[in-house]
Amino acid sequence: MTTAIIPGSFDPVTNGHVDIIRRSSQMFDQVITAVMHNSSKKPLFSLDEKLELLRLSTEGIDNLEIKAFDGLLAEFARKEGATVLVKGLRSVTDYEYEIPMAVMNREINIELETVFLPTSPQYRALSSSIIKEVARFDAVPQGLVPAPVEKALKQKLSGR
Ligand code: COD
Repeated sequence: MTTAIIPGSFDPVTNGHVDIIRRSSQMFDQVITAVMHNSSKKPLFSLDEKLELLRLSTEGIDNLEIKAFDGLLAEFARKEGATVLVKGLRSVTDYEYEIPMAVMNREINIELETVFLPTSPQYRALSSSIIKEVARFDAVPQGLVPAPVEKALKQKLSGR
């Protein structure tokens, strides 16, 4: 049985993330979406909010668990018995950001392989950061974030 982890900040989860989670759930026996800390980012949503939005956005994926971990990803994988990390690749910039992490994660945990999935074309330019940017102007285009995320962004950023 292969367990794969899809790690991220998920601040907030977008349809690009959900697409990667859904495709991974079809490739591996068990999938864990792990909300982790990225030391270079300041989050808009609390950990509990991120977990709840992920739960609401991935309903119906039966082999998925959603967890949070504050520590090293490679150690979390060991604790969970996971041997695969799945990352989404949108661009060369993602590749250059992800390769050193993939190498370092395998240095720490030799059983851990990183698998890259190319983003679906409609989500190539999509990121949590750009969504937060346009949400400040209440201008999130249709189809880029799950409905609960759209609602949460409105409440958080424009008090509606
Ligand atoms: N389409 C496809 N994939 C996408 C899209 C999209 N539109 N948007 C994002 N993704 C992918 C990203 O490429 C990434 O693989 C994943 O989804 C998560 O994205 P984010 O932006 O939510 O999360 P990041 O990149 O901030 O996550 C970084 C981690 C939290 C994974 C990293 O900082 C980490 O591992 N932290 C734990 C501490 C640790 O172990 N550090 C050492 C690492 S060597």
